[in-house]
Amino acid sequence: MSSSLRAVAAPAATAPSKAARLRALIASPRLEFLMEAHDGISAKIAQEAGFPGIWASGLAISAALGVRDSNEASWTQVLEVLEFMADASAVPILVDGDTGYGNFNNVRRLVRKLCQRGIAGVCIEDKLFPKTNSFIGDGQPLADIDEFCGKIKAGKDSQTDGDFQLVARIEALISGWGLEEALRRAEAYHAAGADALLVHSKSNNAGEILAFMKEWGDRLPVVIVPTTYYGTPTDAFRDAGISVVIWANHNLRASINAMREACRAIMREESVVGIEGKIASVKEIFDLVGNRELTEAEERYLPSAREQARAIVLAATRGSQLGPLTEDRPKCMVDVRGQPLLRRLVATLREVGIRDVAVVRGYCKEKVDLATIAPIDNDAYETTGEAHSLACALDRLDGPTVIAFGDILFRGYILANLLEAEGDIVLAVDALWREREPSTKAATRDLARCSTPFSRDPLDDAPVEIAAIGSGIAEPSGEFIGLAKLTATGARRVRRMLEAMRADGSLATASLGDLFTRLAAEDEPPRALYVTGHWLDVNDAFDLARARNFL
Ligand code: SPV
Ligand code: MG
Repeated sequence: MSSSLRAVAAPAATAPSKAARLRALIASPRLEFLMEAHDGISAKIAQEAGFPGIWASGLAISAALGVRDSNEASWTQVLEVLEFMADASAVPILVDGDTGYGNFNNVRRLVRKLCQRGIAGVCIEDKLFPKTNSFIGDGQPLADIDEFCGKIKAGKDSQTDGDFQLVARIEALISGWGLEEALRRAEAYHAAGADALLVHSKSNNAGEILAFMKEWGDRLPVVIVPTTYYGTPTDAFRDAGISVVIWANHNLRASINAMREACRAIMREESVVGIEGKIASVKEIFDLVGNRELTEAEERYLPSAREQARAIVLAATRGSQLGPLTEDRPKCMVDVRGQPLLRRLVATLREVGIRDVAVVRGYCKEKVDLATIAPIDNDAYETTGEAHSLACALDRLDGPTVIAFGDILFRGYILANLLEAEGDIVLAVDALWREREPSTKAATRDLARCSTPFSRDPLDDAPVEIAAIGSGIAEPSGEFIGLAKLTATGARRVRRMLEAMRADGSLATASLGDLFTRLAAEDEPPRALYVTGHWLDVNDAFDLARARNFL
């Protein structure tokens, strides 16, 4: 085998597992810190603050679930919480396994399950099931030493990750048995195979812990929980050779105070104004739980999200052929069976998933006031045409876009097909234009001349290109219905063309047909998608009557 092939075949370096990192942390000669967390978000917050590991506290997990630290939450319920915590954070988790939820056999199963779910280690304590929190009462009964050693051995024999850590917790000081008993148990647990000892104390000073350390030395790493002797300077723990300090419940306690304060203020003031600036914003929540990653993933995996189009509706004109109906409103706001025409158009856009709809308004613009649209003003509507209106929305020509006249209605499938159609700029062209309306209307119609006529063969999907669009063009192949789709590239081309037309002075009076005709002269002409009826535009009272029937 050549040396280059050997290099390819070599196993890739992998990051150390969480268990390996917890093991290194416990073995480290430096004093390390674990921070309490009790759910996914507190785990994230602990990690964000820089803690190299997390203490999944039994007290805090129970309390967050609203129950007592007396094994009221079952071990599988705790496991469920742990799974969320492990998924939510990249740092290792040492879980408070209480007394192991039963005898040696329960510990075996617990350790196997913890390994499966990516938990780095477990701490089990030498008391009896159901456990009682160490700060409640005095003289809590201790487990038989040999029985507890059996649990330690069973746990170590069951781990499926070689680096998984089993910490044996000594409650002799808590129960009032004193230093001798604590040391006796430390020896036994060490011999049984524990990876570290947690020596717990409820004294308000570190005296008994420091005395233990003096006798114990560094035979096995020692973990402490200075909840009651928090006043001891941290350097005293460092100097005593302690391996890990656990801040065991401080996330939970901090959140209880914060929630109380917020609830009381909101209750009292019947308003959130007073506390809004003091609490995390919704955006912070999104950031913490990683919404940005989801957006990126949607772009990778979700075609509809990737192609989500916006719409620009051109609705600046009055529509004077509608006479008194448009005296106080533009024609897009004329009533069609109880709803403005524009509302019906927007509903069709929404039907195919287009929610971002901008409407360029001009005549009686204050009447174009639907809540579901973003209005854009063309205040020069009296002297300008459709291309100028579109240019008013230039900023929105960014990404996939649908352009629609504001006076049309069409069946949703036409737009759905248009969005699916190949091509960066595609216009819906009605092949049955001759049958549609009285010929007297020819002057107002945007006729289209295309590269090939409409084929009745349903299997014929050869691309059809637009050659020209306008009211008086020769040899039309169909009628542009006032609906076009642009891909991101198409939108860029249209933007560029609008800018060129502005520069050469042709923008102000140009129609949308003029714009597309100019684009048709470029290398890749816009394409036509032939449709056969199922749409209409509203120019006069006759059209309005048809619109009512269309619905
Ligand atoms: C926990 O955090 O649940 C502990 C530590 O076990 S203590 O509450 O101090 O017992
Ligand atoms: Mg506990």
